[in-house]
Amino acid sequence: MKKVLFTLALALAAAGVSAQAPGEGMPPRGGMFGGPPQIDVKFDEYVAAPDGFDKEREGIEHGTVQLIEYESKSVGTTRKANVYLPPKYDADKKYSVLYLLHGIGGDENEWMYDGGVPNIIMDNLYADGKVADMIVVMPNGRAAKDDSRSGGFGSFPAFGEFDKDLIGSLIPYINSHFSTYGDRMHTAIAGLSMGGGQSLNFGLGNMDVFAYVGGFSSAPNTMRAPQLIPDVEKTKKENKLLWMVCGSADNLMYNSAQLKAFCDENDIPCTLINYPEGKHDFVVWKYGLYNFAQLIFK
Ligand code: FER
Repeated sequence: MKKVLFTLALALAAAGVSAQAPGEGMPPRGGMFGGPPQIDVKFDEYVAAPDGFDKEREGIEHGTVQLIEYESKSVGTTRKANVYLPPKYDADKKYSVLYLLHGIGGDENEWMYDGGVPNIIMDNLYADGKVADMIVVMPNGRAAKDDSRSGGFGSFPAFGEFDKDLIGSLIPYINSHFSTYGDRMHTAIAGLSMGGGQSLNFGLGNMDVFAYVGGFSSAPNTMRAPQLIPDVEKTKKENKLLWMVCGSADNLMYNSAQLKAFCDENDIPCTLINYPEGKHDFVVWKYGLYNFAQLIFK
């Protein structure tokens, strides 16, 4: 399916057709898929993840993954999300929550079942004492009655509508069905590609909800920096982490680079790692989760 969508994307890009309505929110494109970075940007140091970070390890405790269903007020349907509970989840304790979003060809199952192994990455991090206690929620980021993968680029607007469902329905559901802190300092958002753009847009746009924001190979739905950060001082004060990664061989780099350049100009702490030879795939996204998870809620 991903291949089909990318072929479609390539065709659209080659034809100069934008899947996003042109306007202020859209970064200028170079070539295909947004083109290579057209601005000088200082990348942060790439440190490889240790061998085996994404491989199931024996002799450690494992978390559990369950598919939940919630009523979405904004969409008017019952929607699904996968929820990872860490090893020894204990309803008498309180947990932080990471909302982890998928790409244009995915849904609530993409991270778990298409190569992201977030449960394995998190189990290993827990075993090594490298992460705070957290639940990971993997929703369907296509806020539409038909939220199936077949929507392709036609579902672009539905990705933009997801903040209403996320903040208005899913987060309250998670906070009332699991033992969470629920406040912004214990809530993070990150995602891959379209989900990376959503995370930057919704995360920086709702700092009262999310203090930690991550974008992995963020797509052209990422708003331009002056819109993402209309108030530099407020963002400096309220955002606790703005962390991005993109592959050096991924033509979507510009979406991350334009934000990194703005942050550097305005002294806003921001990380952008240029994953060596990284493409638009789970090699980069797993690396993103591995690193981002260690930095949040601390
Ligand atoms: C685009 C290229 C890629 C685009 C979106 C994507 C519509 C998203 C890719 C993904 O989520 O994997 O030009 O703009």
